[in-house]
Amino acid sequence: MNAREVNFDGLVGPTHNYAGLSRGNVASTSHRGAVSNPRAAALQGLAKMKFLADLGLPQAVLPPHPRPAVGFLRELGFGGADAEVLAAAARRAPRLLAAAASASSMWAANAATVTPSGDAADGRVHFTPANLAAKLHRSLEPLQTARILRALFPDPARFVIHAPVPGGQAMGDEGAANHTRLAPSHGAPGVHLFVHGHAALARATGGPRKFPSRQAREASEAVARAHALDAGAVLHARLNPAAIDAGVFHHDVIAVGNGHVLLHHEQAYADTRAVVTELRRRFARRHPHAELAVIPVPARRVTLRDAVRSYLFNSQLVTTAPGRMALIAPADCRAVPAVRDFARELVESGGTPIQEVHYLDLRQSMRNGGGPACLRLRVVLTDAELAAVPAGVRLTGETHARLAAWVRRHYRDRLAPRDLADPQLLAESQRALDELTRLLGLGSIYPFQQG
Ligand code: SUG
Repeated sequence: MNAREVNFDGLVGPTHNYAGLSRGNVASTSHRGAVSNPRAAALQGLAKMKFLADLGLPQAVLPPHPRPAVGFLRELGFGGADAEVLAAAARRAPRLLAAAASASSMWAANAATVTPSGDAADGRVHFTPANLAAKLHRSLEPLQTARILRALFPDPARFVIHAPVPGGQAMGDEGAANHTRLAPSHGAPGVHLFVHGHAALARATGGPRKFPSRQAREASEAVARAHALDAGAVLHARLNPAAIDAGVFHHDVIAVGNGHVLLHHEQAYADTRAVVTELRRRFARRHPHAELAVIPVPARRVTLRDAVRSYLFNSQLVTTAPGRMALIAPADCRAVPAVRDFARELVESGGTPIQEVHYLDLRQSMRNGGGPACLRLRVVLTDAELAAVPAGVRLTGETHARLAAWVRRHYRDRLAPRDLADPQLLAESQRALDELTRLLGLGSIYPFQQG
């Protein structure tokens, strides 16, 4: 199959703020109450998209979700006009207002799990929106995510959008952040590594003590089944509970894979050696003539703590030419000497396909625990499938310029927690998103556009 990986990046929404909503995500809780800059956040995200597009990689955007989610607050008993709902929630339940206002849909790696048509028995591209049941503010995303996916991937002969995994928090599913596909090239049959933190139906033993696990093994299994993947090409691995306790709330905080390469921390999994052995076995069965390049990062070089504060493993690993890959890392990696040195040596050694490291400033998103890889959803598409996606969401030099101008026109450069109740913020956000759907050529994708 001739296919390419397209990165769909979540466009940062106008309410980007620091509410400390994600226990277990160290950056989120430690920046609670800080003043954010939504305009800078959105421009940093767009600059990353442009950087990847300039490397010659297909790049597209996912529009943000409408926030504050007034409908959610109404469901919780706040009534009256929108301004009254916001004011009452701010007074009586400010944490619910914060959850309703989060711009968390920007972290598109949590939007859905995606598998390419070449891997599915029915020859279609499969999407399962993540239920994100582990965090209240994120549990508001799946419905809107499904609406957006249906608008972007409309042809049912080519694309299937499944329902999110049911079952609530016990069956938590966080999407592509806990799924890594490995293959000799993007178009070749893949081996799928699904990573979970707990089992919904087993008695919890030896789990994390400090922080919650977000992904259930049974949820990953449900996604693999729904996507019609060959069971022999699927491996389920358990995240190391000690890593979760160190702030590794998703697999993509402690490992990154691309093509035939897996870069992982030595302490990523509950039993790292067994995971690597099994992965090699499944890969070799599928591709007897190709080699899986596993690059372990020893704890004596990079501690779990340094991995979490630098977000090294949340780099994007991209193929820039046959056999050549680049690591798109957060600039924060340069501030941690052990990580900076490791990345330099990795490239200089020449022993792996990773031949370049680029550091990008994503500070606004990083303060909420979102690095380069969190901000994008990878979708492997054939040329015909890509042609079925509305052209307006593709990032070109021209769309980048138009989107950057749109951000400058609509976004604030300062947002403090008390601003979330400002009815003007809601009005501004709706105006911005309404204009965005026209800019991207998408028609109505938001409930507020329906009435
Ligand atoms: O779910 N942060 C997100 C970060 C998601 C990162 N994604 C991946 N690793 N793929 C989360 O914890 C913080 C919002 C706040 O605190 O205001 C937040 O939701």
